[in-house]
Amino acid sequence: ESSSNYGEELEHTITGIEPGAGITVTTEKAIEEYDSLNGWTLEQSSTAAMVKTLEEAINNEEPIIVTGWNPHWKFAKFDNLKYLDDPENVYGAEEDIRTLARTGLEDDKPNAFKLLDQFEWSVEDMESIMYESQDTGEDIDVIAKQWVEDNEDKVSDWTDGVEDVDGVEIELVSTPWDSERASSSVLAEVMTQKGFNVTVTPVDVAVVFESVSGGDADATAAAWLPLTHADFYEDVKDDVVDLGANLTGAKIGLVVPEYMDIDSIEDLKA
Ligand code: PBE
Repeated sequence: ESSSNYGEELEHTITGIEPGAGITVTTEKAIEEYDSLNGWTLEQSSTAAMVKTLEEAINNEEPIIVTGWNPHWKFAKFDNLKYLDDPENVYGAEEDIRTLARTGLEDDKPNAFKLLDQFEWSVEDMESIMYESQDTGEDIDVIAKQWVEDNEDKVSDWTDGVEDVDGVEIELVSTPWDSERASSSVLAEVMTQKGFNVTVTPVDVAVVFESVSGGDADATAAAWLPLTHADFYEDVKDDVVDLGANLTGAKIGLVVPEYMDIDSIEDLKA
């Protein structure tokens, strides 16, 4: 007896996040792809609302299905979450968070380009900032600055061969999620220490890709590829410079509490 009637109990609703997120687009694809999700809808709201709904369900041991991803602190805060298997591979396997630069940045601002190209860290690094912010209530920006101070070894690899500059302007675009607030804050701090005048603007995913490809922004460290942001990337890929992964091992999917007796998206019933 796997599939119970979670469909009825949940009124065939998946608890989602912001309409502009890559995971929202991907989940609409999953709903089309899986017979077991026939008739389900994705309720879009915000990450904060999703986490609140998840917390309430867990407190009451009620079923819930959310759109979830790593790195994120929800897996640490609620230690009983699992990804549903995705046999159709709609959400893909692990993916990268990549850095993209505008065409021409290498010629215009070679030291910025070099630093951005050398920026890379791990899931654990990023999570340490997110968890600490979550635990202490301190802003991610503040924790990120401290992280830079405490991790000279890593930072010195990123700045290897990068010359100090005198107020060169750098415009980074990013997304509003904690993961990208962490990476952008760390990058901004390191670049500021090298003498750059850094602006970070959080925008919708679509605007991240439009502004880097259009040259309005210099770069982003917020591209989840090859999958989560595939549609956005596909449109602009010939007009951006891909600097490769700044983090490997990111993941997205449908997430449920472990007490639900299903393991796969296919275990749901229409
Ligand atoms: N996320 C977190 C974003 C990117 C970072 C997975 C919610 C998304 O576009 O879906």
